[in-house]
Amino acid sequence: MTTAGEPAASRRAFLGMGSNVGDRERHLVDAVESLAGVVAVSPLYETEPVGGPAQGAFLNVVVELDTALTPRQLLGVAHRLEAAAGRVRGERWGPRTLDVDVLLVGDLVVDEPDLMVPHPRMWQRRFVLAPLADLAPELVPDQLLSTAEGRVSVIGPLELSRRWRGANRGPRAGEP
Ligand code: GSY
Repeated sequence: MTTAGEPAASRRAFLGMGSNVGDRERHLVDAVESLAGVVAVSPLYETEPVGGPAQGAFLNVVVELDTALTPRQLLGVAHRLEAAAGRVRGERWGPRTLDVDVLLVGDLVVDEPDLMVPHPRMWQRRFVLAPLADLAPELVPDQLLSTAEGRVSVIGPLELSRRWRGANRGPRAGEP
C-alpha cells in the first residue's frame, strides 16, 4: 500500500547478476530462486572480466522482475542476496561470489550517491547488454551492443530447479 492507501504500481525491473568465485552457477541459481516476482531469466553467459585486477571469467545473467519494490528496496534485496552468497567486500571491482546490480526499474531515474538507476555503466558493458537484449531487445540499441566492452559467450539456460523453469526463457533439451 502507498501512503494514500493504494497498492504500489508494479514495474518491469531488470537486475544484473555476476559471479567469478567458487561455484559460480550455484551462486546465480540460488540468487534467482530466492527472488520474488521473477518473470524471465536470460541465458547464462561466460564473460571476460571488465575492469578491476586480473581475475577469472564471470558467469552472468540478467533477471526480469515484475515488482512494486522501489529502486532502494531492490538495492536492499541485492545486498541481501550478495551477503547470502558469502560475499566479502574486498577490492573494488575485484573477484566476488555474487554481484547484483539494479539496472532498470521501469522508467524511474535515481541519482543518489549510493544508487543510480539506470545503472550508470550498463550501456558500456557487453556482459550486461547481451543478456538484457535477450529479454528486452527494444531496450538495447544494436550500436551499443556492438561497441560495448568485453567478450561474452552463451553457455545455455541457467539450470533452475523444476519449480522455477517457467521463468526461464525457452524449452530445455528433452522437455516438451
Ligand atoms: O558489475 C558486476 C561485477 N563485474 C563484472 C561482471 O559481473 N562480469 C564481468 N564480465 N566483468 C565484471 N566486472 C565487474 S566489476
